Amino acid sequence: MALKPDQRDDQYTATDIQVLEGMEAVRKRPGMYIGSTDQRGLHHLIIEIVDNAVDEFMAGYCSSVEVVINEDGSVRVTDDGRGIPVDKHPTTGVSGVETVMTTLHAGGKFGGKAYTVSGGLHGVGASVVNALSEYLAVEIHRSNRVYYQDFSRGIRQSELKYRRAKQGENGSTGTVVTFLPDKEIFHEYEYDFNMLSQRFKEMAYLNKGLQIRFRSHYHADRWPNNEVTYYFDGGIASFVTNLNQTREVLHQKPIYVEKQLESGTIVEAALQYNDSFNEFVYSFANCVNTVDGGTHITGFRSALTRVMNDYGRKQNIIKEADSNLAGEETREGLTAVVSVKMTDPQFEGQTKGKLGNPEVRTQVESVVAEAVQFYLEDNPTDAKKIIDKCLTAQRAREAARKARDLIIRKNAMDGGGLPGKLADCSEKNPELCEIYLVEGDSAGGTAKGGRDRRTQAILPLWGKILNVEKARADKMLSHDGIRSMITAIGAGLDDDLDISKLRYHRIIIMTDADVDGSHIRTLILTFFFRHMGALIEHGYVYIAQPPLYKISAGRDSHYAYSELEREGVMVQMKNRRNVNVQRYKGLGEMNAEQLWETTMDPESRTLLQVTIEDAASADETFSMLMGDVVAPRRNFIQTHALEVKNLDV
Ligand code: TTJ
Repeated sequence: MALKPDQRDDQYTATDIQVLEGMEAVRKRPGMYIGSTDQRGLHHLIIEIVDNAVDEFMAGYCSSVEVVINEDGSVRVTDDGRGIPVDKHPTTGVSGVETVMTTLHAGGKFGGKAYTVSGGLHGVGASVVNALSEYLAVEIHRSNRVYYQDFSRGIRQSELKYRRAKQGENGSTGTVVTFLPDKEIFHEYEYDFNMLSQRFKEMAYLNKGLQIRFRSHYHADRWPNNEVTYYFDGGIASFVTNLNQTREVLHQKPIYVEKQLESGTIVEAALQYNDSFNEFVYSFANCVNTVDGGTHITGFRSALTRVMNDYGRKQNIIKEADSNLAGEETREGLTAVVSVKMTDPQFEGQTKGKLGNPEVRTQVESVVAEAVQFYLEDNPTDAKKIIDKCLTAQRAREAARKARDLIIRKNAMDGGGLPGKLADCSEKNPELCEIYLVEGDSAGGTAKGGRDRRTQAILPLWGKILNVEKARADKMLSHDGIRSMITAIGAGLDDDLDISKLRYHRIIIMTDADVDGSHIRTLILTFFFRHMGALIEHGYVYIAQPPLYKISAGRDSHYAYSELEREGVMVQMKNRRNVNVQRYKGLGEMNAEQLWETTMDPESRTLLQVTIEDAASADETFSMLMGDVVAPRRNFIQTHALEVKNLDV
């Protein structure tokens, strides 16, 4: 809709016209400013406003932020900072508040002078939130006054006015922004409490000492636990402790350092080793998760490699005959968070997930190297454990290299020999080929009988796949099931993964619809996630969807793939006599023909394509289920007992 000019009787100025144009531009192409107009975009508005309050915290003037989602979907964000300036802005001729709320990219930064560090990647500013809100009301508490102003779809509805602070408001300062996202803009109007909580939790970790309270009254029936408060004295050290919660740690407290450099840049790092073999290093620049790393991560890694080798040599833990530890050998079982805060972060790459500032590399390297070195020197017992773990990683890597060479050499000698259990397809063009990884020999037999042998290959995976989490790379490669999977797929693994050698463009995991089946699926997904990640990224991995029920009455029969579908079919058959419901527990309960028509026939089947998020969450579940720490596992099994039981009916 077109914007209505506001109702004031004073004259239009050049600024008014600029504001109108700016707000109109945002409303015409909201995606350009907030990415999308679905739930993500809706969340983005909240984050954008909260980022402004967090900036005030980072400047040192605010200690808590409160976020409330009201019953009608409006959002109120309150901080106890200095309050947005209310005096006239020199270039626009209107107040600081109005400038922030109506000028694109002004974003409370005031030309970069008010804040040395400011959060948010997008930094589109409050004005964008204003433009996309049915209404926005701002209230500033300062100088014993309460200033207030209202906007609608980005256009001011009044001048900035003020009243005297009431009893109790006296002396307090802060900013309150309340806005109602515009239903004309957002086609999805649902907040995800957990997702938002997660982000606020992360913000609280990254800003130690900041308290963030969050509650929601929106659809309170659907989100019964709708109130959280986050505050972490330990900052990212608490973050690391939390990430390692389900693991057995090598040393009690994370190694932690925080340092402000002369340039104003703050370097913060926390790291802790656990007894697993996995590396989890998260990095942030100005509270933005840099998923593709960048110069801060490079600096962090070189610090670790250098210090571990130096210390290990000095203490003769690494012997003269040993070769130096390679970088990745110092990161097995490492959980770490690296966070830098700086004036002018350069985000690079297609998704802006990589920090580019070159000076940051050496800055992070020297801060981290010093801190880790001191820690090792002060804690020789922990130091010994850590370096020994690195040395074990070194030996395992060597053994894995030999095992891998063996597989590859053996394949070459057998003329690319395929695993004995594989029933291959006749088609040779990988684009047309698919492989079913089937749990158990008996289901494998059924699948062989039911398949289209031209395009569908079957590989039965006998027994339980070993615990990838606890098995080193070398052991993993000596497991028959995994070896035959690698060989059949044909594309190698880890660093040697070569998609162009892939023998099937659809890799389909087909397991029973019971607890064991779901375990095996989790195991296989974890293996793919860790060692053949690119297959998932390219969308080559799928999960077959066998039916859960067969409902028959007389000669009529229907398959149902979910509870809901079963109920639907039952309703349809309400008036029939002798309705029989068969629950399929295993693939083996179907004959070859049934398996084909319900699960394998490309004309009628449903396949779930596995996303990297699915695989990552399988990996998480897996670590928890298989890890050594008992408490969270028991917890998981207890809270999921109901679902598990339902599956087993
Ligand atoms: C700017 O420099 C002078 C003192 O005040 C600084 C400022 O802008 N502080 C400030 C802004 N505190 N809080 C905000 C803010 C809070 C919310 C919830 C939303 C917005 C847009 C700004």
